[in-house]
Amino acid sequence: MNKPKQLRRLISSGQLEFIMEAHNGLSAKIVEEAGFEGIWASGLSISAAMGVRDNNEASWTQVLDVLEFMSDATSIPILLDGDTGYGNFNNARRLVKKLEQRDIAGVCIEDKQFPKMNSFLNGQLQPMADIEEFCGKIKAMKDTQTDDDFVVVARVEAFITGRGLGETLRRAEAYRKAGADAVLIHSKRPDFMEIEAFMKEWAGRLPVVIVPTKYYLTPTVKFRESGISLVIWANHNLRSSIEAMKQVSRRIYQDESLAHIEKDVATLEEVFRLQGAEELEDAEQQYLPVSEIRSNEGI
Ligand code: SPV
Ligand code: MG
Repeated sequence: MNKPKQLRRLISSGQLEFIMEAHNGLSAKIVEEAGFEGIWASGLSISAAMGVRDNNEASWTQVLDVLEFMSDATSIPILLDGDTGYGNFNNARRLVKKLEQRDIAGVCIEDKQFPKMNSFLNGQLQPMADIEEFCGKIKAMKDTQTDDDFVVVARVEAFITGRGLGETLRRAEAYRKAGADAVLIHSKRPDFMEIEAFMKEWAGRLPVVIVPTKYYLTPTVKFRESGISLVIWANHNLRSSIEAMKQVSRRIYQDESLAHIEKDVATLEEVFRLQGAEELEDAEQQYLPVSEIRSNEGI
């Protein structure tokens, strides 16, 4: 099954499914090995890993380069957090073309304006996209994809910007009519109330995707009961690595020694395994002349 088909199956399985954030080839591989069936290529995490803000400071082609490594390193589908599509309908449809060339399974775009700002920063003040303009963008993206299974998720930021249930429903319905394959309803509340209210009114018109970063205490069973299709664990590989790197750097700086740290870090063998060193050794046996293999091994 190709990657777009795998992602389509995930969003329309009729069950609650989960995808996990990654921000480079290594973290993508770790997500796959953990057992996840899909990857969220998070804009927040990719930008943070590059050392820049989640305000479209990284160019879209720089994001594409990261995605290419993520896609090459894994066999599960990637859903890109495509921000606002990096411009108008024309930029967004070119994005789809380039994503398909890199075997990215789908993209989520949000109804804000370029350059975007992360939803958890001054959400109330963020200008939203005009509904008609955003619908045109969705249509252009759907018309551009060559694989019918490529997924376009329309993300509604009306709750984030304080506009309430009526506007959230109005926008979600417009995006459904424009051809979106799923809607992502975002909320920054510490509870599930807004999304739960939306789910009652929405009544399964299209699959619904959520990002429970702020309502992390909500039991997963509630998501299942209310009919959510896909949960995105959006930034936890980035955040765990920040914590781990801070601790290790601090400790080595203070100790001026590695003696106390070795047991807390991945072994070099694990790094080589994740990089696929073994495959190269096998390939060398197959493709290199014997004399070169012997000299590589120092014989
Ligand atoms: C991301 O992971 O970049 C997202 C989700 O867009 S959020 O940070 O919650 O906006
Ligand atoms: Mg984002």
